[in-house]
Amino acid sequence: MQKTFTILKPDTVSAGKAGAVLSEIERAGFRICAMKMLHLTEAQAQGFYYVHKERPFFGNLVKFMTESAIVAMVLEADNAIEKLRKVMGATDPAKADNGTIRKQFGTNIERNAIHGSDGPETAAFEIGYFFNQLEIVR
Ligand code: FUP
Repeated sequence: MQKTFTILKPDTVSAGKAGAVLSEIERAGFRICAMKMLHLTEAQAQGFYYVHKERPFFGNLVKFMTESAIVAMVLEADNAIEKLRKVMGATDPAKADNGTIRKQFGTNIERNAIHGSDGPETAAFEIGYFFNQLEIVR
């Protein structure tokens, strides 16, 4: 079993689609190990996305991620990291496969409904950024 980290982004939560996206995640076979809702500050969003700090879209990404509440979760499954990336679909919803979360719920490459860790090291960093050991249910 492997753990990964996901965020239901502000576009998903504000549209009242958190439940619908969560349903897709559960239907795909993930176990929810931890979950919290929060409204990120600018500093918290910058810290989470620090790997992208030199990218031209960084400012807009931080603005979007702080505009309203998010839901952060730790998920578990066999091959969870790769599996979630498949269920999410491509970064740009227009290029995402039919049936993926980003195809169904995303608007554009920036407002793309969901975040998922892209590798074991990022998953470890991202889980630790949002949750302590006591908050992760075994
Ligand atoms: P992903 O791992 O699929 O979320 O994509 P990236 O790590 O490449 O990008 C992280 C986030 O930056 C994306 F979810 C949305 C945003 N982004 C843009 O706004 N514009 C871009 O051109 C690329 C990414």
